[in-house]
Amino acid sequence: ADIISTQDHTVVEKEGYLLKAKIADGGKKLRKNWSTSWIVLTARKMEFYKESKQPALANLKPGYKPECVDLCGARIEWTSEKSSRKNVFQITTVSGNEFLLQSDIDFLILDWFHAIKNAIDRLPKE
Ligand code: I3P
Repeated sequence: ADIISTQDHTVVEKEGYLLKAKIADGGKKLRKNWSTSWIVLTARKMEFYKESKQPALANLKPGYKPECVDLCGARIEWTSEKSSRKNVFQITTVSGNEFLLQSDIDFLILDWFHAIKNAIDRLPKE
């Protein structure tokens, strides 16, 4: 039987470390605070885990929930105005959450940009 379906929204498409700063929550501006985050991308969402040498362990403490970003209807765009850093793009969710993601490594940030953009483009806009 076909147990693993391409419709399975839990399949991890990409994961790794990036610098992350959440700059708005529900449309309300937040003070920018960059931190390293372990990011897991699936078809519909991204999860931001706290940095850890063993993310799988440290983040599995009872009660710990990663920050979850719904990609349905989200927007992604490069920005040079919102940070003095290079290679920064912004994700804006329907609910008005805004995240900046950054890496100094060009190919790495490009791979992430395209993976997230592809995921958004495949989803219904709602
Ligand atoms: C911010 C911090 C950020 C910086 C931000 C500063 O200061 O230095 O790293 O963003 O610049 O305001 P603080 O820690 O005192 O809040 P970038 O590194 O992305 O430039 P900004 O105000 O121009 O956004």
